[in-house]
Amino acid sequence: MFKFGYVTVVGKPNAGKSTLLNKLVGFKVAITTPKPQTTRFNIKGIVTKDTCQFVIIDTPGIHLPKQKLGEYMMEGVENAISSVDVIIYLVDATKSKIDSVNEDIMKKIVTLNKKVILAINKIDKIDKTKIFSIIENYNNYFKSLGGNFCDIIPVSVYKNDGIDILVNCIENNLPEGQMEFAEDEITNITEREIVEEIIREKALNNLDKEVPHGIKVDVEKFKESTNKEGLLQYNIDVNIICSKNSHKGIIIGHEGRMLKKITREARIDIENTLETKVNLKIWVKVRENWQKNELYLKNIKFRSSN
Ligand SMILES: Nc1nc2c(ncn2[C@@H]2O[C@H](COP(=O)(O)OP(=O)(O)OP(=O)(O)O)[C@@H](O)[C@H]2O)c(=O)[nH]1
Ligand SMILES: [Mg+2]
Repeated sequence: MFKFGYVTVVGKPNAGKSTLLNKLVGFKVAITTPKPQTTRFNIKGIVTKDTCQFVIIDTPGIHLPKQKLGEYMMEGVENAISSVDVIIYLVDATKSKIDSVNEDIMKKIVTLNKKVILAINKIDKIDKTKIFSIIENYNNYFKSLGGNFCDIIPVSVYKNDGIDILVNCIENNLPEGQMEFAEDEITNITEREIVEEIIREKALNNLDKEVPHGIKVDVEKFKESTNKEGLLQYNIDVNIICSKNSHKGIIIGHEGRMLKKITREARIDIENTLETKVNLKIWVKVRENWQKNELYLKNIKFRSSN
């Protein structure tokens, strides 16, 4: 009996949701950084095994939104959890106490009557004897709300620890169904979006929090050509849009060093991910109110509801 279904990963920012998606898909479809609120819209990955296929949806980390962008991100999470077969609720083992955001997440998912797998991530970073009490805390709280986790699995996405068990649990909880996607299909994110997201990842990694959280990245030109060695090359022109002049200076850096570093790191990663030579040029532009730009926000909303 073949199984097919939809699975969503939810949790607080920085729990490791995108890292898990990439691990399950076996390809970098989502960017990951040590900074919370890295993911901005839902990203789908497709996992195909001999006996099942599932679409796994990575969502922005659940937080209290302060502006429209955040509100749309949270609407996307609502969409992603309301229409799936299985929810993976991912928590960070290094934060052993249940805080109010995690309480709110559990209050929300208990009302949905879905199958919920609790996955406790980053166990490589804690003393193994602590795992039992974390399980007990979450289990007791969810039970007090009238919920029941169908499985509880400690994992380390980094160390590939517990991932096989997690995949088996997902499969067990999927409904019977036919394969809906070709075996080589792995994501709904386009090459352009992968480029934009990888540049945002390098900006998040190299700059202090406030600056990269206030940027968006737009690919202006994406053209194929053949280079001197006769190999395929992508020529990509990109704008980093920020909201303040002072931020522009920080992104470019002294003698252009920061922008050069971001460009170099992004180019290497894009070349590895898309398996093509890349000629990457990045410009930095100031557009004061871009975060209120309806078109951009609509795009985030659109991306998150599809
Ligand atoms: N030690 C350890 N770190 C991990 C593990 N999995 C993920 N991380 C790290 O945790 C950080 C956050 O990972 P992400 O995958 O970006 O987290 P996220 O939940 O997608 O975060 P948002 O997109 O902000 O909601 C990154 O620095 C990861 O490298 C793990 O198993 N062990
Ligand atoms: Mg993420």
